[in-house]
Amino acid sequence: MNMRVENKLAPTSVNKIERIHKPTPEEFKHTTRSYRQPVIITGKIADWKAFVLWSMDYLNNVIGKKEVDVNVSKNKIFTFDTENEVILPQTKIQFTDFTKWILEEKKADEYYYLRQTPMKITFPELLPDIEIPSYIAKKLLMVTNLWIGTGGNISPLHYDAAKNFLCQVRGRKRILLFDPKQTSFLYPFAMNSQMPHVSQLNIDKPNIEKFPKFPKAKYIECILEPGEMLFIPTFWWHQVYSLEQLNIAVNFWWKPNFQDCFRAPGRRFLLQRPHIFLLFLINTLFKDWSVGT
Ligand SMILES: O=C(O)CCC(=O)C(=O)O
Repeated sequence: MNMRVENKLAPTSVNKIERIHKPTPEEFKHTTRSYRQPVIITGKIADWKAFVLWSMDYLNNVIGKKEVDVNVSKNKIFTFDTENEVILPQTKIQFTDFTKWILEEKKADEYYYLRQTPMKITFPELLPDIEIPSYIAKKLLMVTNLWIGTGGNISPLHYDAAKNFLCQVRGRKRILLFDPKQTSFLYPFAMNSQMPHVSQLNIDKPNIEKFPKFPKAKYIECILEPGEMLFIPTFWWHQVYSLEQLNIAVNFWWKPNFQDCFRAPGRRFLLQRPHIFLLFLINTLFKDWSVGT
C-alpha cells in the first residue's frame, strides 16, 4: 500500500489488535476498555451451522432465483460516486446469477458486491445458520447484515455510529483501523453531504496536496480469518479489503455507548447537524431495536 504514515501511536491508541479466545462478557468488556478498543474473538462463532452449510450449492438451493440488490463498481472500490452524486450505484440480479458471476471470476468492467444486506428482511431463511453473539443484549441489536463478494473488493474508509461485530465465514478480510481521534487527518465528506461518515481519501493512492494532514494518520491492521469475529468500536474508521475468490461475512451493528455520542467524530454532528445528533441520541437512549430488526 502506497501510504506514508508515522508509526508512532497516539497515547490513547492501541498498537496491536489482540486475539482472545471465547471471552466471557466481562472479559470482553475489560479487554476492549468498555467497548472502546478493537479485538478479535476466536472460537465463539465456530459452531455456527453456516460454516458447514454455506457452500454456493447450498446458498443457491435455499435462496435460488430471489432478486437481490448488489452494489456495482467499475474498479472494485465500493464508494460514493462524487461526480454523479450517487451513493453506491446498485442493480437487481437473481441470486443464482450473482453466484454464477462470482464462480466464473470473469474480468469485467463491472464488479458486484452484495453489501450490508439486512438478513431479517432479505435472507430470513439463513438466520437459523447463525447466532447473535452473546455479548449483544437482544434489545441492543440494531441489524444483522450479510456481505457476499469476491477478492479485491474494497469497502473504503468510513465509520459507523454503532458498535460492530464483523464475523468472517468464507475467505479472509484485511482490515485497517483508525481510532476516532484520527478524524481530523481523514477528511470525511461534508456534514451536509450524503456520506458524512465516509472519507474523501483513497488511502491507497492518497492525494497529499489535497489532503495534506493524512500522512499524520496512524492505523492498525489485521487479517480476519474465517471463524473469527472482529469487534469494531463505535466511530472507529475502517477500510476493508476482501481476499480470496469467495468472501462471505455477517456483521452485527449494535447500540453505541451513550458517552461515545459526544466523542469525535460524533461531536461533529452535535456541532453541525444538531437535529440529527438529537435523533441519534434519542435512538441510542430509548429505542428498543429488537422490534423489527
Ligand atoms: O466487509 C466489508 O467489506 C465492510 C464491512 C463494514 O464496513 C462493516 O462491517 O461496517
